[in-house]
Amino acid sequence: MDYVSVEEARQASGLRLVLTAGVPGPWGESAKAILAYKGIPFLPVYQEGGGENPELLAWTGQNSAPVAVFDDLPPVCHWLDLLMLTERLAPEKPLLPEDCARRAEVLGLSALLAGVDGFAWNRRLQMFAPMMALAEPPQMIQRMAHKYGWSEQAHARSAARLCAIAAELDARLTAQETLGSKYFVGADVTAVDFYWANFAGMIKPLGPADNPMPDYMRATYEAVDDVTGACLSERLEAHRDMMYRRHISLPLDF
Ligand SMILES: N[C@@H](CCC(=O)N[C@@H](CS)C(=O)NCC(=O)O)C(=O)O
Repeated sequence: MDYVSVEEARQASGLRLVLTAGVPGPWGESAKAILAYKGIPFLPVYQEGGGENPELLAWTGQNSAPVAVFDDLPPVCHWLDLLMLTERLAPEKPLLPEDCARRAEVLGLSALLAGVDGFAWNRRLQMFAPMMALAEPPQMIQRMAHKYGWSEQAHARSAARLCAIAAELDARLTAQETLGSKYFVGADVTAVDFYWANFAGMIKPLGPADNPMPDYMRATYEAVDDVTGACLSERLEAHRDMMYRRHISLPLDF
C-alpha cells in the first residue's frame, strides 16, 4: 500500500485513512475491509506503530491508527465513529440493521470485540506481556502499554475475558445456525461479522500467502497460551473463513 504523509494528507480532500504502515493492525484492517465492502475509496496515510507520531497528534488530537478524516469534518478515531462515518458515506450498503433491537445487538457485540476491554484489547495485553517482563521494555512497547491499559492485573484477567467474549459469539452463531444464517445477527452481513473476521487473526493469523505480515509480528500473534487458543472454536474459525470467501478480498495489503 502506498502511504502519503500526514502533511500531504492535510492538504487533500475526500476520505483520508491513517493506518499503521507495513503491518495488518486489526482495527485498521477492519476499517479497510468495511470501506472496501462499501466501495468507499480513501487515501492511505502513514502512521508509525508505537511511534510518537507528532504530526498525527497535531492533526487529530491523538496518535493511534486508524483515523478517518473526511473533507473538513472532525477526525474520527474510535471504531464506532468510524463505522458511523462509513454508514453516512455509503448508506446503500448498510452494515447496521435499521431495526433497533438488531442494531443494538450488532453494536453491543462489536463493542465486545473492538472496544476498550474487549476481545482485541485483551489479546493485545497478552502480546505486550513478554516484553513488559523485560528489565527495560522497548520504548514503543512502553508507550503502547500505557495507552492501552497494560498492568499485571489487567494481563492476568485477559484470557478469561477473551474467552468469555468468544463463547458469547460462538453461542450466537450456534443459535443463528438453527435459523439458517451464517452471520452473527439477522440474515445479512453486519459490522460485527467484519470485526470478528479481522480480530480472529490476533489468535490465528491467515497464512503468509494471504497475510504477508512481518515474521516478528506473526510470532507474537501466534504465541497463544492454551486457554486463549481454545477459545477459537471450529465454528468461529469457519465464520472467519466464510467472511474472507464472501466479503473481504485477499491477500491483505498493508
Ligand atoms: N482508537 C481505536 C483503536 C485504535 C488502536 O487501538 N490502534 C492501535 C492498533 S494495534 C494502534 O494504533 N497501535 C499503534 C500505536 O498506538 O502506535 C478505537 O477505539 O477504535
